[in-house]
Amino acid sequence: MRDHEALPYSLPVLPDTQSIARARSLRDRLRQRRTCREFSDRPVPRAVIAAAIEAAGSAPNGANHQPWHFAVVSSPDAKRAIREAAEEEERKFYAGKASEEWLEALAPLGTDEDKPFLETAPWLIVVFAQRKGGIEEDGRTQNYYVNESVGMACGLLIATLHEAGLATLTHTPSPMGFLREICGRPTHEKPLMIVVVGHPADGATVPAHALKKKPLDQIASWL
Ligand code: IYR
Repeated sequence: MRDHEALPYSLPVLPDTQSIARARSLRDRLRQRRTCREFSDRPVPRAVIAAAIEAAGSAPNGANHQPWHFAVVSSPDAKRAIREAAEEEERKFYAGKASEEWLEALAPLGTDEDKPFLETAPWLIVVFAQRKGGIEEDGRTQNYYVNESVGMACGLLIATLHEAGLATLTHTPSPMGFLREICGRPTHEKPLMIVVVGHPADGATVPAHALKKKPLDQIASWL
């Protein structure tokens, strides 16, 4: 490696049996996560959201520029504005913008243009990808692997919220430029998704369809 400032790094070596057991245990907990579309208005402490965002901020990313911003929305007015704008886009989507094939693919999920969870859930985390900015967030420095970086951050965010016992929904209205205006973010930031966070509503259900996960031998090849 080229000369650079470096710090020592090591990990405690686990016995293989413990390593396997820990991987399986986290796998089993993560498998219990389901995308929830019916939320209760029961409050969730801000400290949980803060810790989950800090976990997200530890994700691997391009050149350590950390090209993400999380706009955390809890005010009823902002949530209503987001719901209204999202539903306007979704009405167009379900009324003809989406192809027949796409709508057929969505049918087992039961989704439609009504997005009440955007107002009911206590927290909306609006995730922005910073196309430019660097570590200093100067709005000019080039960022790298932005979608990959922010995608990994969202994975850690969702996993941490699940570990905290919360339900999540990744919502991606399209187009979602309106989120930039509502959240007051600059034009070099691209809204990527809304992570809806809260407790499931009493009697909430999830689509049976999504339980069917591809088995290991289908999703992995060993060379
Ligand atoms: N954004 C729309 C449609 C939608 C698209 C996909 I791909 C999904 O996995 C789920 C929904 C909506 O939120 O209804």
